[in-house]
Amino acid sequence: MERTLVLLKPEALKRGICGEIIARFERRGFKIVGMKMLRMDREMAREHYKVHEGKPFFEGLIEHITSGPIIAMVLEGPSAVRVVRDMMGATDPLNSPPGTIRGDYGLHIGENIIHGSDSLETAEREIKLFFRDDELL
Ligand code: DAT
Ligand code: MG
Repeated sequence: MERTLVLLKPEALKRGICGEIIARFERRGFKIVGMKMLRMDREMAREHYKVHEGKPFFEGLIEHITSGPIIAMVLEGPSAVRVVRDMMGATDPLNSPPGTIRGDYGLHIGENIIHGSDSLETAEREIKLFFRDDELL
């Protein structure tokens, strides 16, 4: 069993599509072991996205992810990291086929609806940033 971190980004809350997205993960069979709504501050956002520091889109990314509340979830299941990434689609929604979350809900790379950890090591680090041990049930 693996665990992975999923974030529903501010545009998902503004557009009211969180329930539909969460339902996809439930339907697939993932267990939700942690969930919270929060607004990231800039420090937390910079830590979460630190591998992208210095890239041209970094400041815009921090601006965007801190612009409103998000939903953070820890999903558990077999090969959770890869399967969630497959369900999300490509980073650019324009390259994400219909049937994926970004392919069904997005059109802009800067508003691509969802984040999912990209490896087991990343998942471990990201989960710790969002959840205390006693918040994972
Ligand atoms: P992913 O979220 O698919 O793991 P990533 O880790 O490469 O993609 O980038 C993190 C986020 O940064 C991504 O979800 C949206 C934003 N981003 C990435 N590349 C971008 C670009 N070329 N222009 C604008 N935003 C970008
Ligand atoms: Mg990434």
